[in-house]
Amino acid sequence: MTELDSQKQAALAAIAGATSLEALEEQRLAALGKKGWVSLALKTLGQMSPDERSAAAPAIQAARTEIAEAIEAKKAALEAAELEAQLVRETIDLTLPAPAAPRGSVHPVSQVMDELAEIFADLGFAVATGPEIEDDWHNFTALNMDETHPARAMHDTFYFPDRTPEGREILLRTHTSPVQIRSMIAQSAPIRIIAPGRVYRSDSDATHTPMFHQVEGLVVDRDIHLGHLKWTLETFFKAFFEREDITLRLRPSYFPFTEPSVEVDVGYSVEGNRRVVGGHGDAPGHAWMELGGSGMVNPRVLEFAGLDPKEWQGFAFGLGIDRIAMLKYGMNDLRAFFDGDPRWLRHYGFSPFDQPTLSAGVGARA
Ligand code: FA5
Repeated sequence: MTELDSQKQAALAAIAGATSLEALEEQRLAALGKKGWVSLALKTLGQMSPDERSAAAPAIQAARTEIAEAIEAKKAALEAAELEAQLVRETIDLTLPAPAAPRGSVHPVSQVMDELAEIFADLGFAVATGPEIEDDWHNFTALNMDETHPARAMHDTFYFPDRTPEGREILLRTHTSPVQIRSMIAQSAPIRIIAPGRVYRSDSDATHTPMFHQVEGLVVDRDIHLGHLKWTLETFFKAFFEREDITLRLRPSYFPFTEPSVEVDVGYSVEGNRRVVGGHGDAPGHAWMELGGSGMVNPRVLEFAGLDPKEWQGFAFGLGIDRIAMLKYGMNDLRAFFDGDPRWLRHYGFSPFDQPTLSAGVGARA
C-alpha cells in the first residue's frame, strides 16, 4: 500500500467515525484544507517531471474526490440525525389542554350598528358617513338653525377654539343630521341612506353620555309622506327587536330641520327589572319610551342643500343607537357602555364568529 493509500484509508475511517459536524469539519481541514495532506500532495505535482506527474496525479485526484464525497455523505447523515434528534426532543404533547387564548368580543354598539345596517340594506338604504369634527354650517345653519336660533342652545356643544378658512365655527357634531346635508349636496336626489356614528354633547347621567351614537335616516324622493316614515320605522323596529307586536306612537314635536316633526315612542313593559319592548304603551302595565326624533324634511333644508322643494320631499329620523341597544340587550346604565371594563364586555359582548359582522366597515368609518 502506498503512503497515499494509507493516508486515504485513515482519513476515510476518521470521516466515518466523526460524531459531530464540528469533528467532520476538522477532518475536512486535515485533508482538503490549505495545509491538508491532499492539498500538499497536489502541490508536490508541480515539482515532478511530466512523466512522474502523469503517473502520480490520477491517484491524488481520485483520493481528493473520494474524500470530498465521503465528507458530503457524512455531513448529510449527521444533519439528518441532528434533525431527527431535534424532532424527538421537541415533541408536543397534544393530550395537554391548550392554554386559553384571550379573545376579544364585538361591542354591543358595533353589533347593533351591524344589525341595523343589515336591516336597512334590505329596505334599500345605503350607509353614508360624515366627519365627527364638523363646522357649524353643516351641524346647525343648513339644518335651519342660524346663529341666533334658540335651538342651538338645546345641544350642549363642544366647540374648538379655531375656525374654518370660511370663518365657520368648528365643533364636535352634536347629531348625525349634518350627514343629511352632506349626502344631499354630494349625491342630489333621490336618496335613501342611513348614517350611523358617534355624536357628542356635554351631558352625563345614567341615560346620557358626552359621546353617544345615533343613526340618521334620510329618504328624499317624489311624493314622500309621513306614512312612509311610519312604515319604515315600524318595519325596522319589528325586524330589529324580532317581535311583531311593536307599537309606535308618533308624538308631535319640534325640530327646526323637519316640518312637521314627530317624536318616535315605542310601547314597552317591565319584566323583572328589565324593560321589554312590545305592546301598546297605553295598555295596562305598559308605557311609552322615546327612541328618537323624526319628521318631514323642512323645505328650507332641501333648499340649503340645493334641492327644489317643489320637486322633492323627504323624511328623516335620528335614533339613539345606545338606547336601542340597551333595550334589546337589557343593560341599565348607559355609562358602562364606554367604561371599557373587560368584565362588562365579556358579559355583553358578541363573538365575531357567531355571525358575519360589518362593524369594521360601519363603526370604523363613522
Ligand atoms: C336629534 O339629535 C335630532 N337630530 C334627531 C332628528 C333627526 C330629528 C332627523 C328629526 C329628523 P335629539 O336631540 O332628540 O334629536 O336626539 C335623538 C336621540 O338621541 C334621542 O331620542 C336619544 O335616543 C338619543 N340621545 C340624545 N342625547 C343623548 C345622550 N346624551 N346620550 C345618549 N343618547 C342620547
